Amino acid sequence: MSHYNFKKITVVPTAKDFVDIVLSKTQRKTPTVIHKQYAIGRIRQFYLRKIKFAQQSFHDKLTEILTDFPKLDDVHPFYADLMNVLYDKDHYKLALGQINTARHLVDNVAKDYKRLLKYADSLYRCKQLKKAALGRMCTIMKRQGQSLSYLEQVRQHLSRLPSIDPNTRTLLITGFPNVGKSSFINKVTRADVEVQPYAFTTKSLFVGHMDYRYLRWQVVDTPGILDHSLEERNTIEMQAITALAHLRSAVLYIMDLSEQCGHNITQQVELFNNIKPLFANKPLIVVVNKIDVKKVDELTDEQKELFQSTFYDENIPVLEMSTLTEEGIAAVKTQACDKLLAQRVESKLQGRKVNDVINRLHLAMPAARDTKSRPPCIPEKILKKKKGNEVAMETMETDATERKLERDIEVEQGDDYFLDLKKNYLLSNEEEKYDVIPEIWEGHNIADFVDPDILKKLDELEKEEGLREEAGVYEEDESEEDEDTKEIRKTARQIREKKKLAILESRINKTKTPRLPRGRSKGIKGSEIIGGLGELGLELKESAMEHLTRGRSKDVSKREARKRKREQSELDTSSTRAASRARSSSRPTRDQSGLRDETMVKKAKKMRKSSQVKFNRNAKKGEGDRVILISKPKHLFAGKRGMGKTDRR
Ligand SMILES: Nc1nc2c(ncn2[C@@H]2O[C@H](COP(=O)(O)OP(=O)(O)OP(=O)(O)O)[C@@H](O)[C@H]2O)c(=O)[nH]1
Ligand SMILES: [Mg+2]
Repeated sequence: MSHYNFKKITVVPTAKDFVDIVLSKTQRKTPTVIHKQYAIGRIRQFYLRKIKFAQQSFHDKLTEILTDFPKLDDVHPFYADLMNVLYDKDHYKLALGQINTARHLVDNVAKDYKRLLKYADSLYRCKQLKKAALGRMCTIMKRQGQSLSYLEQVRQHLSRLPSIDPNTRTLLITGFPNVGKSSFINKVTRADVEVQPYAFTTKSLFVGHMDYRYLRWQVVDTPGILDHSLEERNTIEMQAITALAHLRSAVLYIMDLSEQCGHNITQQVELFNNIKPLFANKPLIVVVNKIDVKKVDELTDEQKELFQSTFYDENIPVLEMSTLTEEGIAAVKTQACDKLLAQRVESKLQGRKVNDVINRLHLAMPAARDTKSRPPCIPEKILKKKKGNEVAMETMETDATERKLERDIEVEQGDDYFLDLKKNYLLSNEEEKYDVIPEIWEGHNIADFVDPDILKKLDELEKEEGLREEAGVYEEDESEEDEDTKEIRKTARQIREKKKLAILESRINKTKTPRLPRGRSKGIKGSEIIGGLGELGLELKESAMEHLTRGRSKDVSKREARKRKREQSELDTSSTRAASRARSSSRPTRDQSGLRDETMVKKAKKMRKSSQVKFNRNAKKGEGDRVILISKPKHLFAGKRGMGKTDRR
């Protein structure tokens, strides 16, 4: 792919958009809440950040534009010239220069206001300074409107330029307008250039690609050129001239002998002579197109002479073709490519780099050791073997009928059949066919670890064991246990069984019965202890047990105090009792509290009711009721309404 791909340049916004983008970004990306009671340092910082952010955004965007657009000094001269022709070099440079200046100016404004902000002593002043700073930056940007819109146009045009690689193998098609240049590129590549029967159908460069000799070729179609001086050439023609001047390529000068293009042969030859300097050092082919209409042979003698003097005498090949009948197109293509390839190889051979490559290559050419000729031959042995093989191949068919298949044997023998794979083993010693194959496990022969006498030893052991059994060595002597142990064993068994049963039972009960948590055990009462001890013959007084019921002693005293109080109150008179009861009753209801008497209560009730009327009308509970039962879009129930639009509510 070409390195010159101008499609990736980012869009250049108009001045207004530019300002809008930056300001809204500043608004979005910086904090928005500030209060005047904040410390002045914080307020300054707040506005400083906004100025810095705006400046950085402007700076970044402008830098992006400056880096995205190609520098005329950096790109290939072909593109530099093409851009000069298309967009005017001075204008282009000026626009980029102005953008660069704008960037500096924005930076300076920001610097100045950052300094000023340090002396601002209130939120208001800070804000005014920020406003001024952003305003000035925006004004600077607004002044760049023209440059920006020009650069945007250039960007759009650049992105549509064909990506021509100036360094690759290229065929360049040139000639008068309407001679059939675009028809040719359409035939040899997959490009789809417009073909029309009038001049200047093609108004810019077009590129197509084709394959020849496993290489990728680039074919460039140019707009037609007229025969006049360089100064008179228009932008369209100048593109063709630029391509001719800068692309290292094979040139196909297309001619139209039928003169359908509107220019006679003499004019076409003259143009050729005029632009000849541009073909210097380039493989050149003159292609006569439209031979379906007129061929070179059909020229008049005068014209033939002209051809002779301009082309044949100069060793310039003249090929004939017709894009209509596709005659001669392939010949033109191959000859042009071959010529260019030969020239490129030649020029590379003259370069310095070639020596490095040649030094690395070595083509070995074996020298003959004597004069004896050694033609290629097949050794006799091989020939014999080949013959033998042929014979064998012939006899194979007869052998095949005699040979018995394993399946036939199986059918023959029925149940007695057993698959013997070993009988077909090809061994030098036939007897070894059925030998046991050693079993190897982790690199060891298992047989090495097997005791050959193991079976004999096992027999012996078994015999010995039999003898022991006979002798009654293993018979258990139960009589040895005495009566006691037997008894213990029995009870133990019983206990175990009972335990098991108990566990099972409790499990069943657990799942069946609802269980209440057992409270804290009350412990044993003092009286019980005394009673129990009395039975055992130890008389005790209750007072002696007080230390066992520690907490209770306090309780008793409290209870007694309470009792005393009650008794005291019972002693009071009946009137005082009534008063004390009134005091203990609940407070008056809220709607009566604070009101002097019955009439006042009534009045208050009335007032309350009348004040509620207004809310009832709006179906509200009271002034605190903000419930909106039917949700409507906000503009229908809140805020100012436009004129005459109330009927929607
Ligand atoms: N008879 C005949 N007509 C042809 C042949 N090749 C092209 N034409 C016609 O010539 C006319 C011009 O063809 P184009 O391919 O557009 O010519 P061009 O050189 O690209 O023209 P510009 O783009 O205007 O410079 C068209 O009407 C084609 O049909 C041919 O081999 N024989
Ligand atoms: Mg054309």
